[in-house]
Amino acid sequence: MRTETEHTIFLKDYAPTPYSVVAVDMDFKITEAGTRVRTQMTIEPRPETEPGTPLVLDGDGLTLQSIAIDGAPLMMVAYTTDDDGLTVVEPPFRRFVLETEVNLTPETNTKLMGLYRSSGTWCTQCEPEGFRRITYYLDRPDILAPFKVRITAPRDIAPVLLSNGNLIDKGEAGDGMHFALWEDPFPKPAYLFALVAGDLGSITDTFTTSSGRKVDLAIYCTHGKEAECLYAMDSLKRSMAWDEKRFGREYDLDVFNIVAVSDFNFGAMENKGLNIFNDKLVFALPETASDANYANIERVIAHEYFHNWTGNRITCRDWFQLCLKEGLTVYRDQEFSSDERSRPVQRIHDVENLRITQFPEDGGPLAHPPRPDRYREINNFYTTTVYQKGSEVVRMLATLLGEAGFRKGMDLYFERHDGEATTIEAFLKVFEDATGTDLSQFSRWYLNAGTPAVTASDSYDAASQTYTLTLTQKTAPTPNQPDKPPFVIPVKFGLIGPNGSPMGWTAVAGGTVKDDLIVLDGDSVTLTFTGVANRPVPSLLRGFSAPVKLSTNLTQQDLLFLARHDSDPFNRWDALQTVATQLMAAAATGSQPASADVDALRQAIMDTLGDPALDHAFKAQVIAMPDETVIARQIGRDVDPSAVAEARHALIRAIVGPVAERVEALHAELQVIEPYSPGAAQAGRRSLRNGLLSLLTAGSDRGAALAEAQYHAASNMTDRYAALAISAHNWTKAAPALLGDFRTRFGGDPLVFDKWLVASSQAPDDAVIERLRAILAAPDFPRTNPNRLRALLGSFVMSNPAQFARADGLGFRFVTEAAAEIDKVNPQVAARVLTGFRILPLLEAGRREAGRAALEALRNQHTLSRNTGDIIDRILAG
Ligand code: 0A1
Ligand code: ZN
Repeated sequence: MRTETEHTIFLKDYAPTPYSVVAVDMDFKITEAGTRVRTQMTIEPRPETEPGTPLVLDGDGLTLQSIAIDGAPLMMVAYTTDDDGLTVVEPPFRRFVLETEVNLTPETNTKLMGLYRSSGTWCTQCEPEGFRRITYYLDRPDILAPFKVRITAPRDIAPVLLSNGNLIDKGEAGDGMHFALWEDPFPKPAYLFALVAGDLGSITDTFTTSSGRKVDLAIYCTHGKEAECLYAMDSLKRSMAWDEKRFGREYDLDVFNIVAVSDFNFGAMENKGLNIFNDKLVFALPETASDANYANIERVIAHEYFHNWTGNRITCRDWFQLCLKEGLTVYRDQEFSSDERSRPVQRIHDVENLRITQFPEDGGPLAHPPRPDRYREINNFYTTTVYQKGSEVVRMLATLLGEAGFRKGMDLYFERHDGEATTIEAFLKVFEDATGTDLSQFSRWYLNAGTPAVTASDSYDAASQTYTLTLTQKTAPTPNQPDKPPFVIPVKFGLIGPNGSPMGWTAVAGGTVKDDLIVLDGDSVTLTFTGVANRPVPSLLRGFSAPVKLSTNLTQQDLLFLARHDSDPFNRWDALQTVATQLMAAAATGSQPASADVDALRQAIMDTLGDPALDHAFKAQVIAMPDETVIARQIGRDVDPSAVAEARHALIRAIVGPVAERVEALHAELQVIEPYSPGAAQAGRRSLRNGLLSLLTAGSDRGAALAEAQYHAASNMTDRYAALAISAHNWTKAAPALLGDFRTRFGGDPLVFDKWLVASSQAPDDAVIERLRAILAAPDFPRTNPNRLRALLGSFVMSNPAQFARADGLGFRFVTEAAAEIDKVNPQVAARVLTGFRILPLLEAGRREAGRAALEALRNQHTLSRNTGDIIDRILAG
């Protein structure tokens, strides 16, 4: 069976609505039996609207109780309703008030869009199209209006009543009911609407802005979890201070509230003055949260807070512009984390994530530009391309314009567009106007999909002391985009002399080089540097100055030279990773690495470990061996993921074997004895120690026992979970028992249960699917909770390629069968899990066909949501 009829929305069809919304007044009456929503919208025709133009409102799953204009009930002929909403056939040709009343049952809302209940608490999620599940409305981001919201609910089950903006009244409402009245003076699109009603605990604090205004801060949570919110509060205050300092942005309301809920489709949501969070991004205690969890909480708290300016004060004209707020806000949160922690470590972390998640998306059937020009289901466009590549595009702007130019442009953006719903074009225009730079070619980054492949080749002529460097670019076709014009690629670089120090030149010809920046904007450029005393080794794309795939003619020896001497820490890391990836990719396709090459790599790793000038967190990144998906990408086609896993394992054994004792000694030395602190210094030490444990467990016979001992001795979740995950990933003898212990120890804590699910899903043994099936089928498995489903299925699909893409198709079928069930409950979660099938084109023919067969069976045997149908169709077409 097919999904709902094909309905593609195109950017080129964008047009403003004939009516605008001047103000919104809402009245929610919440009871256990259901919720009644009365909405009064003050509406006005736009100057250019023809009299008699129908008013078309969005609505999804609503049952209309009453409708009136200026207090007079509408006759049945005056309006129509259908699956997509409500149409007032001939509204008055003047300002008028439309009042509607609908009844909702949040109790049965498992899609978690609109108003729903999570562990008894009423809460909302409206981005992108959830508001239409609450009331009939012009549910699109270019409709901005001030909101007033009255909430009435039973005091005993919902003592806390929250909405956007400031609280202006509260009191008794009779019969055990009470009310609260909230007013948000800032006109906002409906996707930023939020409401929370429930019995919640809280922690409070205050922040005084740079202009001296006091803001009341609160984080609400399940009773008993208050102490777990302290790190989130600390992160919030640091974010508020940082945005003032770095971007001159002050907070604008008297209150800022955060609510943690346990059922949530994404990470968190930036609703004006009332952020709603997935509780996994709020709660943290050393015994139950890892260092990575702490860092993530800090990042996402900052991200949502930063949206107040980049997203809320200035929002998107339409959903094609999603990257306008998301790419920019990710850039801002990455910069925040860099300033709060270590900049190079953060950069490596972000690029690794980009390569593991975004590159596969951009090189497969789901590829789309950061600003797409069409969609069938907007929920499927909250992607790593919109977020992470979107951030890389902003970062390139900052690189090309310089820090001062970039800040000038940002200041102009805030000044010019505050209060507006705007576009990527308007965003680029502020930088053009502020700096006098022509960004028309640069805009291709937003409009074109695909990761450019940049090739560098060089030569040196000793007689004339001339160094020649040629850079070329080429981007493979992506869906709907067969031809790719050249991008503007900023290539930061340096030349390194034989003794490891930077080398200069007297002149350069053939292209523009400004300080340490080459701009490649044609298909190719050849630069001739004169006055170069010796053959240099080039360090290219420093700091990963553009989201491209770089291949060079550098030998392994050159790369390991860079790993030792480059002044750019990112390239030191990248050079060593490149060597490891190349050796593993070669081994996976049948060319065993020469032992001299392995020895050289080992030596470089050991030298890095022994370098006192480098910090622990950075060393941890250098010694982490490339992810299987990165190796698979390096191979490029006809990949056998089991061969990749084996080759990876074999190289780690070859590297570690001869130095296992030293690595073990280092692991022992690095133990942290001070009381736990989530700060970067201690966390870095732990990450290095656990990185060593991972190498030892995969690469020697000594590791398994060490991991088992660390698991039992651990005094914090970081060390305990690392030991568990490493044991499971290597399927050591102790792994089943450790998993059993972990489950009994923490089974009652849902967020730690997720860790158990993730570790369980990583096991490489052939029985893993059977075990996962049993976990999922257990009657008490919380199958409506997105966190649980993602922990089990999402991480299996994304991080266990050898079992997911098994030759017999069992992994694929396990996932499609589960997705068929989940789709009925929560289409967004099902669709997201299925994106894992984007690896199909990379696989060898047998696996590829098995994957396609599983997807086709799912497509043909079930009535699917638009979310799921869209993902499957695009993968099968790709
Ligand atoms: N704007 C949020 C992301 C988000 C999107 C959709 C959601 O529900 C379906 C929830 C959150 C962010 O960037 O954090
Ligand atoms: Zn965001």
